[in-house]
Amino acid sequence: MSDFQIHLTESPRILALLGAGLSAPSGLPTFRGAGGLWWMHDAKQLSTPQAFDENPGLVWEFYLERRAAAKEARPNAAHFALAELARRVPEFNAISMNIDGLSERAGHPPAQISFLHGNLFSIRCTTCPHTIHDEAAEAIIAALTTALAHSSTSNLSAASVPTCPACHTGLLRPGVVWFGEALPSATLASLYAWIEAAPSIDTMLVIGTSAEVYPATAYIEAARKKLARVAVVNIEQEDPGLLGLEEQDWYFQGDAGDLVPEMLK
Ligand code: BV8
Repeated sequence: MSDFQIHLTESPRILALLGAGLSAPSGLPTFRGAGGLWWMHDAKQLSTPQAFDENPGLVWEFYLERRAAAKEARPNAAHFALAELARRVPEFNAISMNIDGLSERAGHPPAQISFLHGNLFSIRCTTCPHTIHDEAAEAIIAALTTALAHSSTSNLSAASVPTCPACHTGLLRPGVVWFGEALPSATLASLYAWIEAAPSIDTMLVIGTSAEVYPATAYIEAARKKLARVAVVNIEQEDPGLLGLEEQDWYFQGDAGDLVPEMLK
């Protein structure tokens, strides 16, 4: 740990890839691995446009539960440590795959974190660019929750899912990126610009991810190409095949909530 801490103090440019394991200490289930999500359906099957087309009510039920859990949850010490690192190191940039809003609530400087997969707390139209946040979104969620509570079956029918107040045609959906959907191009472009803005990256932090989802996982390789030394934090036993760790890299096995504040102090 101390050789990593010394290396970090000598790292002007740091990139981090943040996965669901970062929020596990806050009590939010991950998709896979230790404490993985279990639902009556595989989470990956519900996080697709096809699932929404087939049964928008069931998909909304899945996201309503996750919104409620995320709202209840609190950022943990790892979220706060990463926000503190961002304030301390101007050239620290984070890429989050998480949609739970905990990094934002931990005060992570918005200019130093990108959210690749959207946000549980935004709602958007399936046919026009209209997006709804905050109080307006809460009103819609309240209506959806009521409809769900009164629905005869265990989930909403499409009829109960609200349509867009702007175009009056499209169903409203969670403002997240589903499997098979493109990531936000502006976010990808700004990340590319940051990565290419200098000849090297000194440290790549890989925190709480199974490194199975692309193109997010590709940022590890991009950092390695910029000569970064990689430091992985995961509660599971090391699986070097997955991450291709090399001699100069680190693998810290344990809970992100304990390890990350120690690593970044
Ligand atoms: C796209 C939002 C193209 C929704 C999510 C190669 C290139 C490009 C695409 C692909 C490719 N190969 C495959 C694809 C397709 C696909 C993909 O990656 N599939 C995977 C399953 C193989 N990718 C896509 O579809 C992406 N889109 O490529 O578009 C395109 C281009 C143009 C036009 C059209 C299309 C979109 C992917 C985004 C999917 N949406 N989230 C939602 O959340 O409901 S991804 C979802 O998985 C979550 O965001 C989650 O964060 C994310 C990734 O998982 P992890 O964060 O890694 O979480 P996981 O549970 O897997 O692992 C947690 C880890 O933490 C475990 O290792 C565990 O051991 C550890 N852990 C647990 N507790 C702790 C801990 N560690 C430390 N401490 C703890 N306490």
